[in-house]
Amino acid sequence: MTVSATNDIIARAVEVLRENDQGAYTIPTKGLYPFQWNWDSCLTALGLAHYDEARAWTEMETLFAHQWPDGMVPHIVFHVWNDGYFPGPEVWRTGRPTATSGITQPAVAGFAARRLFDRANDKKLAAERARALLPKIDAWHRWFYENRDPKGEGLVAIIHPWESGRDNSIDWDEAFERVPTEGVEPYTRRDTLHADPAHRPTREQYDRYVWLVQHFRGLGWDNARLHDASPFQVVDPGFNAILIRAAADLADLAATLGETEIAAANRARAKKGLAAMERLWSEAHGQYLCLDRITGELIDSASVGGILPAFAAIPKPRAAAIAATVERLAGKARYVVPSHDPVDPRFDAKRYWRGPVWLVVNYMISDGLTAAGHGEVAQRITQSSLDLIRESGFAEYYDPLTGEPLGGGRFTWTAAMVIEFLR
Ligand code: 2M8
Repeated sequence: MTVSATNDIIARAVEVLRENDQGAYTIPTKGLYPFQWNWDSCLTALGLAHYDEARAWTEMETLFAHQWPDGMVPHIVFHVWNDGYFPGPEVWRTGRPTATSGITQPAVAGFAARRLFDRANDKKLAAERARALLPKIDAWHRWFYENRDPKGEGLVAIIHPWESGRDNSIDWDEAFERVPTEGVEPYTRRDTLHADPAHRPTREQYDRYVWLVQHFRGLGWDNARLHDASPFQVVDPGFNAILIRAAADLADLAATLGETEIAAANRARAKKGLAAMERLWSEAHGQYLCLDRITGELIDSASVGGILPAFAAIPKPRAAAIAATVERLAGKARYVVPSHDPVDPRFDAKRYWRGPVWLVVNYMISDGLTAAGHGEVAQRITQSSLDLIRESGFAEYYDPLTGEPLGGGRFTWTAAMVIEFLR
């Protein structure tokens, strides 16, 4: 790509970020998602840093200002009233001073903070802001292992598909059958007003999403009880790998800033988590799989959640096998990395997390594969991502077979990732 073409794409990406900037936080996209989302914000901070380092730190600080007393960082902060999204604060009823949801999302903050710090031009500002965030991110990591790994196995479970960030992945189908739909209060979806219903989760899935919210609400959002009381407890390899990478990165950042206790605690979490990940490896699939904690069995579903662990310092043979799996997928889909293996009859090229390509996931996989010495495969992922942007704009997700833009448009984290890919 010529320098002027690169600069042009970056300028267009910055425009998307500015459009969605609310001052102290950024919304994922207008209409569909009018609040602050947890992992969107942390990844968006990387894009913001490109033109305003102070603003990038503010993005994460705003999120952590709404951390719960027990350490959890909620997946949505409802800063302002807006009836364009369901389920809103009146459904969650978490009783927080500023309304938030009651579940969490992938813990990318530790990774993002370290990357912001490492790249900072203004090291004094970065040290000051990172130092203030460190104990908060550390408390969140502690919260995960205390509340979502009650037996101390080294792996945390999600108790709602929304926590994974991959809402309607095929990974959850079987375990989700266990979630009833009786007693779900009547509701009206809003997402289908903004995006094509054929590209979104089904009505039945929404009923189950809402049932779980009502169930947890009935337990007073007491995190000490929710894990064991949830009929849905899944150990997602991608989710765990992100937490492991974040713990390792937070440990490095803490060590640099002289916070030795935080460094040691996070180093230990990452080490234990990495060892435990072996339980999720499937030689037959050439990737990791989810584990249903209720049945104790691995879930036969080749999703991108099992490729994402390349983002953590997994053993070299595992990273090599994942690189080979991505190459195999590139033979089946024009654009990588599809969120599900196209050979699986359950694959759906346009339906949200059941097939489409997502640039945030591409970014993390390619970052990990580069670090593991698989630069060529990583480059292929970057190339697919940039081709999609050139051909289809800053969409929420893309059809891996045709490149068609899907879901919401002018999407913040997609724009932030493009800036990252072009750095
Ligand atoms: C999607 O999830 C939200 C629920 O959190 C939704 O569909 O209503 C997911 O893609 C999630 O990963 C993302 O953080 C969120 C905002 O972009 O949208």
